[in-house]
Amino acid sequence: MKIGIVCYPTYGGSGVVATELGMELARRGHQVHFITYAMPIRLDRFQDNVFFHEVEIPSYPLMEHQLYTLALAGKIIDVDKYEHLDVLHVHYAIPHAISGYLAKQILNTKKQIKLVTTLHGTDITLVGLEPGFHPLVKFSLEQSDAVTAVSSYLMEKTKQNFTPRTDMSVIHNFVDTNVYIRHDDRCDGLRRRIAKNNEKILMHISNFRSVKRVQDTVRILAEVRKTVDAKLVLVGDGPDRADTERLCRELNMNDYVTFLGKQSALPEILSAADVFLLPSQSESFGLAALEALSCGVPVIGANIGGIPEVILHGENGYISELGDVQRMAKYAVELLTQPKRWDAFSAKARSFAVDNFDTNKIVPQYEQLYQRLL
Ligand code: GMT
Repeated sequence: MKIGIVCYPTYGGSGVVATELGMELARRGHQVHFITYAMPIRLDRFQDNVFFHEVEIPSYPLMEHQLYTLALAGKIIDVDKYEHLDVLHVHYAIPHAISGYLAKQILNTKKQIKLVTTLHGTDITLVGLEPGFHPLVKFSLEQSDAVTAVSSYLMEKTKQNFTPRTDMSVIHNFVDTNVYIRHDDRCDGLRRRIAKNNEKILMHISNFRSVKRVQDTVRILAEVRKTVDAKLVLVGDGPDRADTERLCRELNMNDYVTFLGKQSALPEILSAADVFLLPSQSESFGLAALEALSCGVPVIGANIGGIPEVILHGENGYISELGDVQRMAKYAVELLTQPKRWDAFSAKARSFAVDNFDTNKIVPQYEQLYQRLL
């Protein structure tokens, strides 16, 4: 099949899922055309059958705001004209599903391209609820040939707030468990550097947006340190980084927190972690949590969104109420001070990821969906 993939190329879960999906589809013999305004962050290695088409967004003094939606539609039309795509798979509804719909209408060829929209999170739970966007999202979901959501929670929200369409399906996020695997030898360097005295390592990876509540991770560390000699490694960057750094100084945690910034060697970095923290206030799925589990790292998160589909309370991690830093710290101490419990959680984390969310289990679901449409 010839598949066009539209996504945000930035440091965020929807772009990561779209890119990993495209790379895997290409490995399976499909021809994949990424149509985005910059090279997606995970498109960092050569892969046969993968092509990249950059959306250039024209500017003109008359127009103060950039015309991304239209430029994207124009690029889709251009790519389809020469490549004759079978499927256009857009990730994150706003504005990608609208651009896809527009392109499809304008193309209006005999062999119509099939439009698949995958919902990722705030396109449904936050941004899509804006009164100005709501009718557009609803319309584009109803006009897509197929709609998928990355968790049952997100599907439920989509039905509640946008459309009663009954043929939408849940296709969970996935992880390459051969890549995301614990390599104790490879992480030795990081562990030695950060935890010179064999301290325990708490870790968090995100784009530091306010929904992630990154500052909670520092508060959790401060609590944990009352009992356990622990350090916190923060990976990523974004709007809340400066406030998080300030909080570290306020709580005298400076010496115990390492900001690594944006990184790509995530399996190696995750291999150094003892516990992964994801205290987000909104998370349709929590891809970072899944990547940690696959590396055998137990995860502590909040009871929100799709988190209970990823963290099994008391088995591969713990779930507590949103913002309950004390409780999260208590759970972390439990795992850090009871090696047998940690071993059992770590083993379950790994097997849960392998058994339920491995690439080979999930990607065929997308292939079957495309085939059904064609
Ligand atoms: O919805 C967003 O905030 C954007 C999106 C992203 O690009 O980071 O994140 C969502 O998609 C991820 C991949 O499917 C999920 O793992 C995240 O849980 C989800 N984020 C939220 O729901 C806040």
